[in-house]
Amino acid sequence: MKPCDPCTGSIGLQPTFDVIQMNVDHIGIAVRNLQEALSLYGKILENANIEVEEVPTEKVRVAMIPVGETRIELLEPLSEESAIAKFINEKGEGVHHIALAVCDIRGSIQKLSQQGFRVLYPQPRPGSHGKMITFLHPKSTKGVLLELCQLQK
Ligand code: CMX
Repeated sequence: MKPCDPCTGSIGLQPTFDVIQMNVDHIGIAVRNLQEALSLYGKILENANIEVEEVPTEKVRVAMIPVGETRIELLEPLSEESAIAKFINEKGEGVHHIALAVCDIRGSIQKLSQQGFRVLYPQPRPGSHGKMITFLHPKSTKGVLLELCQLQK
């Protein structure tokens, strides 16, 4: 398969991926209270350049904390209808998803759908930091919710 343009994920990696090769963009952690979680994680990840953003399409407020070549994303629900609120109500706070940066999200969706994965957004949606996102249902990925994300083009 022909390699795509280098991924322009915000963590600065320059891989020569084909459409389905990926790197870990971030790990999402569901929290009840973002400020409280930020002051806690700030003790572990000192002097991190943290960006906070609301993502209305997902009904969440997120904080991205750089950690080496990847990031931790703290997610606070903005409404009881948020997937994060449901997750916390059922399981408590904790690791919610792993996000993989892809070069061509539509190509990845097509390929993974054909392979039988349950793609939650057949059309990618806007996520944080101007990225287009979709998810693979945890029942098709051994119990882990996987996000696919790509910088908007
Ligand atoms: N990780 C692992 N398993 C999960 C899960 C998660 N994050 N969320 C739900 N599940 C499991 C449940 O425990 C349940 O398993 P059991 O049946 O064994 O109890 C099963 O998935 C439920 O599946 P469901 O009934 O199909 O779906 P839910 O209503 O529970 O919703 C999901 C789950 C993944 C489909 C939904 O959360 C979703 O659409 N997520 C994508 C969007 C999202 O998560 N947005 C928030 C983050 C946004 C961002 O990063 O910006």
